[in-house]
Amino acid sequence: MIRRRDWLAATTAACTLPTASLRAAAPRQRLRAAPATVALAGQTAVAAWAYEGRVHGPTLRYRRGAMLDLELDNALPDATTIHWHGLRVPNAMDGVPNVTQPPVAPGERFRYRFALPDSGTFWYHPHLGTPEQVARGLSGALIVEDEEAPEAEHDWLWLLADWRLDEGGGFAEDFYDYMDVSHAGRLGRHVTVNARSAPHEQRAAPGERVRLRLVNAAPARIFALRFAGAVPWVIALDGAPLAQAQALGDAVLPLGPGMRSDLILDLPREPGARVTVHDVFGRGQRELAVIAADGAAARATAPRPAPRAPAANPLAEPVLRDAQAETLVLGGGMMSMSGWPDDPLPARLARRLRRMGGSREADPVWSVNGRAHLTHDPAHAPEFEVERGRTVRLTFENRTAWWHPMHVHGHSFRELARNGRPLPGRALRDTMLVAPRETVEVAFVADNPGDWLIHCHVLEHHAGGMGTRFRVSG
Ligand SMILES: [Cu+2]
Repeated sequence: MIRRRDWLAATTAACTLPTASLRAAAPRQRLRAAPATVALAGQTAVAAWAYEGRVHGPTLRYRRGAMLDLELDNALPDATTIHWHGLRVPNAMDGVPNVTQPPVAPGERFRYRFALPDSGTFWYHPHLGTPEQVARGLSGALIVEDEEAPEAEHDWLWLLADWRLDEGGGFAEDFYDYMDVSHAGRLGRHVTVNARSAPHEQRAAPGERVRLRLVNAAPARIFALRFAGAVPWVIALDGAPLAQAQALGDAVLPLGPGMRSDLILDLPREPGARVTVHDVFGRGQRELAVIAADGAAARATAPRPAPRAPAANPLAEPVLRDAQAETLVLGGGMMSMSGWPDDPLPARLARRLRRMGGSREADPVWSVNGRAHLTHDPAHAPEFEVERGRTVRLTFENRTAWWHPMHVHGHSFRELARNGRPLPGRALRDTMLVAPRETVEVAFVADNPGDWLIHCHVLEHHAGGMGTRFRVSG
């Protein structure tokens, strides 16, 4: 077991040690993935898979520029890997089995070691057997602190997730269920904030300013958040600071699987007032959280000035003239006649029979440019190749009846346009929520060499084929 102070010592030492002395030394952190009995979603004893015995796993905190040096110790009954979602890591550290590293077999270890160039709110999770491993509890947040944090009295982290528990309080074992794979993914009735049943309750003093880091760690659930009773500002999306804080007002904040948002909330100045956070995605109306403003009335009577967004990260800006244009057509799924992968019926039947025998595989029902990407198949040829340093102008054309949070590995991109209409904020993101029948354009500088994935972060959609690869040469 790793004690809390070991973690703290490890993370604060990270930026003072010279790199050369690290080579021979043992990894500074261990992260053990193992079965564990945990309290989750109102149940006291759920047989989960957990990092360091906890769901969610420990929050890893670093300073910008520090080295992450961590050994994954696999005590699970299955092979696994870790993907560092949103971090611009060297290709060999990206955690994609058979593409960037071999799977880490039960009883084996793998050392992840890389520098952290960007500050922001990130997260980590397995990239092997992902629909099952994440749904059993394997995920955690990773925070790289800002050099100059925006002024706030509190820094809170909320990991949003949902779980499919059966009558006995264990996980329903229907991972890769055909209905889930071909529709909206695996949705669970038990919605949690930091692994506890919603609505989550937290308190602070009247008039205080809270920095709120939101991570959607759910396998498939899309949240659309509405804040009432506070003045909310968005300061970062997917870990990347906005050019300036943006007042959210009554607008809804979308948060698809894998996506993050950092907000500043100014709490009401009257004691006893409450701030509510609702999820209003689709026809839903679920209370996710309540923040109570408790204590003496705030001394200040005027609203606080707009917060500052954190300083920008050192990313290359896309150069749009002379960009390499690529289009990814998303196809397949239920209620769509086009884009089903070209998969002969006997193969499909054989796969379904294997699945009934307990195989952990999904049916190929989704495609990118007509091809299904299954189990990270190393033989899957890259969809496109780009010379290192060149800008890629990437269009996602969603011809399906479903939402897809499309995630690009190893790079962050700028949002350009939605259905042909320019997006003025040009936010930086690593995951883009694409609505049914929508077309979205983004651009990024392909400056990280290697083979990288682009895939839907509805985990069952990716398992069912919605993904592809691209290659940055040089
Ligand atoms: Cu999808």
